[in-house]
Amino acid sequence: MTLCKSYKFPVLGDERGSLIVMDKLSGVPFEIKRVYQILGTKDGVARGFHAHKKLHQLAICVSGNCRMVLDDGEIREDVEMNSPSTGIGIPPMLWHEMYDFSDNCVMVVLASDYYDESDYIRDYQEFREYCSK
Ligand code: T46
Repeated sequence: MTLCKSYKFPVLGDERGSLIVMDKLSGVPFEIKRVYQILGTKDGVARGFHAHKKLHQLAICVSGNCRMVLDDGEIREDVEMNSPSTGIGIPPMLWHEMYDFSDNCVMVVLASDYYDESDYIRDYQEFREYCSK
């Protein structure tokens, strides 16, 4: 079993260059209510360190590269993100940490709902307790 579910989006394009669509028709497994970008992450900084209770997300590194750790409370996986046409699914109750951001890294995240701090579990011990319920 792997925790990393990746979504491959078709690269459309012509002689002018490429175009990649991310919507339900092209494979996003939820209705998108919010899109945010993570960029300009300083050298040596790691982000994330939380899980969501209900939120579904799909993260795409549209420029540069970084790594993401996925953890379901039992298995821990470390994934390289380096393709604008490949998204990594972050379903509810999956602890995630992002690190090793390249200078030019831009991560786009599609989310199934609006920002809600009460949906975050930011304490790893609390996350483990939630998992065992
Ligand atoms: C996630 C990973 C992949 C908002 O006000 N609205 C928003 O929609 C978001 C996403 C964040 N914020 C505020 C909350 C914090 O004050 O922006 C600040 C930074 O958020 P956070 O520390 O949660 O950032 P990351 O990079 O650790 O995590 C983010 C998302 O928050 C999170 O949902 O799954 O990226």
